[in-house]
Order: sequence, then structure tokens, then C-alpha cells
Amino acid sequence: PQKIYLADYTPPAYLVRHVELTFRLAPKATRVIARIQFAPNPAAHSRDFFLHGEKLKLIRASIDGTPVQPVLVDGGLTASVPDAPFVWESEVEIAPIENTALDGLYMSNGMYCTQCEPEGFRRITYYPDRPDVMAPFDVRIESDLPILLSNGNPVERGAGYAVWHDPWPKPSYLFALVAGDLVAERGAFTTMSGKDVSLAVWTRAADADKASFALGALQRSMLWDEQAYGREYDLDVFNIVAVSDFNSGAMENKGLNIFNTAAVLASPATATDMDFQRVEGVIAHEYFHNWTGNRITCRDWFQLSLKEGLTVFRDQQFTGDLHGHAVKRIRDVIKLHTRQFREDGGPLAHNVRPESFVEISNFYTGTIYEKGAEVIRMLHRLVGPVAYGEALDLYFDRLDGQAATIEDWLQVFQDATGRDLTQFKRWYQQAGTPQVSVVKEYADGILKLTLRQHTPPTPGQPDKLPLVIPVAIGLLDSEGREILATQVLEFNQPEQCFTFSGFDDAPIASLLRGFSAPVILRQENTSEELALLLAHDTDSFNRWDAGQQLARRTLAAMVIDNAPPSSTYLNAMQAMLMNEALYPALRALILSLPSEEDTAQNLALAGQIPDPDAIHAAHEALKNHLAEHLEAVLPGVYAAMQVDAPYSPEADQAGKRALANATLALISRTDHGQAAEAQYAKADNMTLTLGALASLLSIGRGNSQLAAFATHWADDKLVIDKWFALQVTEAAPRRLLNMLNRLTALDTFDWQNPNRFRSVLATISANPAGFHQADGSVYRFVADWLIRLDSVNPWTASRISAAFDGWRRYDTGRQALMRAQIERIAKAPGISREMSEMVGRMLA
Ligand code: BAL
Ligand code: ZN
Repeated sequence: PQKIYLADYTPPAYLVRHVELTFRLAPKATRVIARIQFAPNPAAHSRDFFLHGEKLKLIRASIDGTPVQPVLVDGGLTASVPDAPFVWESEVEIAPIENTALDGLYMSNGMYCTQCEPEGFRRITYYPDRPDVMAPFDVRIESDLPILLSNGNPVERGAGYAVWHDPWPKPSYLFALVAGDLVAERGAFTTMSGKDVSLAVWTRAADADKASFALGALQRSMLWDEQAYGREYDLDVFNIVAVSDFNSGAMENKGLNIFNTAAVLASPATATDMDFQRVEGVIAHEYFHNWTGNRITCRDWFQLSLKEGLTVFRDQQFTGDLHGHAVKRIRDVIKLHTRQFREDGGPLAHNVRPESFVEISNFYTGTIYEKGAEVIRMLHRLVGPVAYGEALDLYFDRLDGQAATIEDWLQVFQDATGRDLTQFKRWYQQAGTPQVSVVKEYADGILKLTLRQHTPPTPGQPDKLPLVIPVAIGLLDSEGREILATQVLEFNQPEQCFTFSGFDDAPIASLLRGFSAPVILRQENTSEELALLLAHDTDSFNRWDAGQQLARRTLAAMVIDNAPPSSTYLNAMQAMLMNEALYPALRALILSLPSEEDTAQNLALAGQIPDPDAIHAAHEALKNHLAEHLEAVLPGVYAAMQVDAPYSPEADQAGKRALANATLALISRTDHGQAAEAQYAKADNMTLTLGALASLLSIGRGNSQLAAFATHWADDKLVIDKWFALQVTEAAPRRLLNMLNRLTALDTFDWQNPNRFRSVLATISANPAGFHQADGSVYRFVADWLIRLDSVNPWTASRISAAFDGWRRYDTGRQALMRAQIERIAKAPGISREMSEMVGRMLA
């Protein structure tokens, strides 16, 4: 397949002044009539007129009212047009009911909806479907369905039709349309300048009781964006629609956000505390896109992180402000470690701003999103919050209404702060996770830290240049008292020394506080130093990180040397667990072991070939040891975490439930599931129900509860997704294939529904020892399903194919087995461009 290069960007030949669309909706034969005002672009290099279009049946076309016969070419059409403003009209026919890719206009449970980012609009009508073409839209929808929605403000509603007007120029990827039998949870928001906005969250009638939390989250987001960034909403209405067939989490279409039901519906009985937090975070993320993405959009798709990295950073700030920064930061870093570091260390590694791609849809990745957010977090730390605020004000002033680039973004920071960001820009241009090693020397009251940085080669980038790495540091004395508050070192050379003086004894360094840069830190500190940091560091993130480092060390020794678990680790966990000054959510996070994927990465980094069975065995053994070591204290902590008040997803209660579930998982290993059965029986919310069920399944029990759960929740798809996923996560590795065969044979395994497919197929990665069965049977199972799904839904299938990206890490037997499956996918007849690019990159 043809690659597209950033270096080949040219401005569009024609700009669009105005778009008028009429939709005559019918499942098999929707007519789309487009009337588009084009004007030559003075900045263009050519006058070639090209409109994208895919899977469209052209009925007619005209230019300035005169019928024309455009030339249909691969991916669109061309026509000869005036070298002056003109009006293009076309009528096309499409079949939304046949659109199983869920890209463009499609149907879900009898409702029409759209997904246009990145390139779905070209499946709706012929158009210059590129983000640097922005225009106001008028949309008329004709249908007998009761609710007809599009972007912008409502203009007119009559029998069988509705008209919408969006005054804000937008690229086609932000277009949206919804038509269906829906009910609204309604609310309002008065903006900072006193404008009233009507808000609505639209769902199926059966889900009406699960929309109020999302509405509140939207109101909180609107207020926060005014207070934190001075950003006011700019339309009379804001609509959110819940759709059960959706490829991703949600979409920020102007004024009409469309959400996967999983990212918007929440009630205490059906959603966990983490689901509530995800719903609030995604609602915020999509809302914040209104300024960072919609008002200022991307010039081309290479700039995707311009909107995604910034918007993720903003939603992280929001969640931290509302619910506590430390816990949010730890959760985000866990995600970064497992998702992005893995991507950065394998064949799919790419720049935060890629320089080429075949299918941009393959680049909605941890690198674009999470590493992109980390890059902005570093900028925030380097310039400080005040200068960051000034730079963002300038960004909004200077680039509002434009399609911008990473260069524009950095220029704003340079102009606002006077800082030269030439070297900093490398974060956007170099793939791979930098490794930072630290050597500490202490003599005569002086501490000398020597930092070295090295970024390993990644595909197409054998050599790397040094980066600007902000290293936040604090120092503790041997009693654990802080003797140097957090400072930020600017580490920008291959090797650099930093000295600190005036000590009586060798201080203990707390490095990379708050995870101040997305790097792998390699330091030679002793287990006792880590235990001291875990007990005393003023930086909560580094307390958690010290616990993780201790766990990593003991797990590595257990895997490599068959060593017993470190008593330093076990004792440190006991002290931490009993420390009531530490809030429960933090204790729960510290008590949780790093994932098996994390251990595999850690061993690979140490030059070992990770053995998934040995890693799993070590994790199980360490949990058993923890359960025994803490046996006397766990019931007391568990009892103290019981909540009597009515359910609320707020941080205090959620933190208690997190620690209750974390302790329950250990208690179950010694009480044969008694406490978990009791919790399951009396739980009145999904967090405790699932926590109990997970504990039971993890010790090979819980069959009757599992059956009762399925019966009770048979009508709730999102809850049944959890039922599927939990069985995959908790399956004993050797039984996983049987489990997978059983689950996918059920009538309820509606494989064309992305959530249901993911609940089984994407969840396999959470059971690495099961995925990596040495006979390769699970690899084959995954490949079979990916090939099958790819023929109907390439987007979701190609995303899950990344499960194979770590193949070179493993022993030669597993490598050969995985490679064979990746090659089989590559050769499957009719494989999509998306999948073909993914497997091609993994094999390269
Ligand atoms: N723009 C795609 C969905 C999201 O990142 O918000
Ligand atoms: Zn986004």
C-alpha cells in the first residue's frame, strides 16, 4: 500500500466557503445531496480539483447549475472547474445498513449515526476530506425518526425533517448526524459571559437511568475549562449521544459528541468506580476538544498529537483537580508503562509526530495520545504554570479558526516564554523511550549525580540525539526527612553532572518525582533506600514508584534465580498497609503488583528473554506470600474500608472500595473465598460485585456467582461485556483456550459489536501467560478472529492486532509461532489496508 509523507504536504487547491447537505435517510438507499461553495486557494501550488469519495454511488453532479460528468478515480473524483469561485452540487446514494466498518454513516440498533474522523466523511459524500479545509455547514435531515440531530444549532423542525446550522468553520472529520428513537437527560449551563446553553445526553429509553452522571460531568467540564483555561462554549446547544456499536471511546464532533455507550452510561448498579471515572474523563476530553481540536484543528493528520496530546493533558489536569493528582498520575503512568512503553520498544514505535503512514487510523496510539500528553506536561514543568497559561492564551488568540501544526504550537511557546525549543522539539521527532541512568557519589558533604541518557534505535531511526529531560528531584535524610524540596534539573546532554552540597550524611535522592519525564530511570539504589522512600517520600508518586521498584526487583529475582520473595518488600508492604495516614486509594495502588506485562518489559530491559509461564508463576507466588505475610492484618484493613453511606463515585468512597477489593483479593488466597462470597452476596454496587467475582475466579471458584450474574444482567450489554472480559482475565493460562472457545460459541458473543469483540479478543493481552501458551494455540485463535473481523471492521481488527507487537521479545519457539500467525494475517485474502500496514510494520 501507498505511504503518505509529511514532507509531501501541499495546501488544498480549493477552499470551501460553505456546505449545504440534505440527507434523505433510508437504511439501504440514503440520498445525500451536497451543495458546496468552492473558491480557489491563493496559497495553493496547483489548480487540480479532487474530491475524496469511497463506496458512493454518484447519481448526478453539476457545477454552477450545469450538469457535469466527473472522472471517477481510485478514492474519489476529478472534474474541470473554473479558476474562480463556483458551486458544486452532487447527489449520491449510500447504504448505512450495510456499513459494518462503522466508519461514515452507519446504523446501530435502528438508529443512524456517523463517525467521520479521520476519513469517514468521504463515505458520505464527495468532498475535500482533509482537516485543513474548514467550512460552516447547513444540514437538513429528512426522516420519520423522532430525533434528528446534527452539528451546531437547531434552526427548524417540521414533520419528517430537521435543519441544523453550524456557524463555526470546521473540517469534515467533525461532521456528525444522528437520527433515532432516543430520550434525553436534559440540563443547562450558563457560560462565563452569561449565555445559556441547553445540554442533552441522548440514550435509548432503556438506558435513560444511566445518563445523569454524564450530564453532570459535562457541566463540570464546561466550568473547569472556563476557570482553568478561560475557554467558553460557543453554541446554543451541546448534545451527546450514546451508541452501542462504536469503534473507539467517543468522538468530539462540533456540538454533537457521539459516544460509545461504555464511555457515557453509568449507574452504581452497572458501572464500577473506574467506569465512573472513565466516563467523566472521556466526557471532559471530548468537551475540551471544542477548543483544542475543533476551534484550532490539525493542518494534516501527521499533526494528530497537536489536538490529542494537548486534550489528554487537559483531561488529566481536570481529573487531578477534581479528584486528586497523585492517584490520577499513578494511574496514567501505569497506562503509559504498559501501553506506550511497550509500543515504543517494539516494531510499532513511531514519533509523536509521525513522518509517514499508510492509514492514519493506525496512529490513534499510546504514543500520539499519552506520550503526546507527557511532552506537553514536560513543557508545562519546564516553563512553569504561569508561562504555560500565557502561552496557551497566545495559542488560542493566534490560531483560533485555523488548522495548525506542531511548529505553530512550539512557536507560540517560544514567543510567549522567550525559550528556545529547538532541542525540545526532538520529543516530537524521535521515537523510543529514553533510558536515563544515574550514578550517585557522595563525599565531604557533596552529592554528585551523573545522569546519562540513551534512546535505543527504533524502526527507521538508528541514531538518536539527546533530549531535554526535566528531572524533578528531592532529597531525604537517612531518617526520611525531606532536606531538599522538589527542584527541576534540566538534563539536556548525553551525560551531565549535578551537585548538591551542605550535608552531614549521604542524602537519599527521590528522582523523577511525579514522573517528570516519560523515560526509563535506571538507578542503583538499595532496597533499604527504596523502603525508606516508600515510607517517607513527600512525593506520593515516588512512594508508589518505590513500592513498584521493590516489587519489580523481587519478581525479577523470583523469575531468574527462583529466589524467595524479598522480606524487605513484604515488610514494607505491611508497614504501608497499616499506615492510616496514607489514604486508601494510594494504599490500594501501592499494594497492587506491577502487571505481568511490566515484568516482561523489565526482564527484557535487563537482557533476559521473558518466560510468560515463569512470570505468571512468580506473580502468583508473590501474591500468595503477600497473603500469608499480611494474613493477620488484612481483615482489619478490609473491615475498615467498608462504606455505610449510600453509593457515590467520589474519590473518598471509591478509594475505600479500591482498598477493600485489593485486600479481598489477598484474603481470598487464604480463606478459600469466604469473604469474597460474602461481599458478592451483599454488594449493592458493581465495584464490589466485580471485585468479589474477580477474587473468586482468581482462586478457581465463583462458578455459581458467574452464572447468577449472567442471568441477572442478561439485558445489559455493557455489564455482560464485563462478564466476558473477567473470565478471560482470570482464566488459568492453560485453560484459556477452552474458555475462549466456549465464550465465542455463545449466542451472546455478538462479534460484530466492537465492545463485545474487545471484551474477549482485546482482553487476552491482560492474560499474557494464557496468550503465550507454548503450543501457539491462542496465537492461532487470535489470528483467526482478527482475519474474520478485518473483513467487516478493519479499524477494530487492526487495533487489536498490536497484541502481536512484542513477538521479538520471546524465545525462538514462540517467535516462530507468532511470526507464522502475523504472516498468515498478512496473506489472508482481501486483508484491509489498515491490517496490512500493521502486520507489515510488525514483520519489518
Ligand atoms: N478524536 C477521536 C476521539 C478522541 O480522541 O477524542
Ligand atoms: Zn481526543
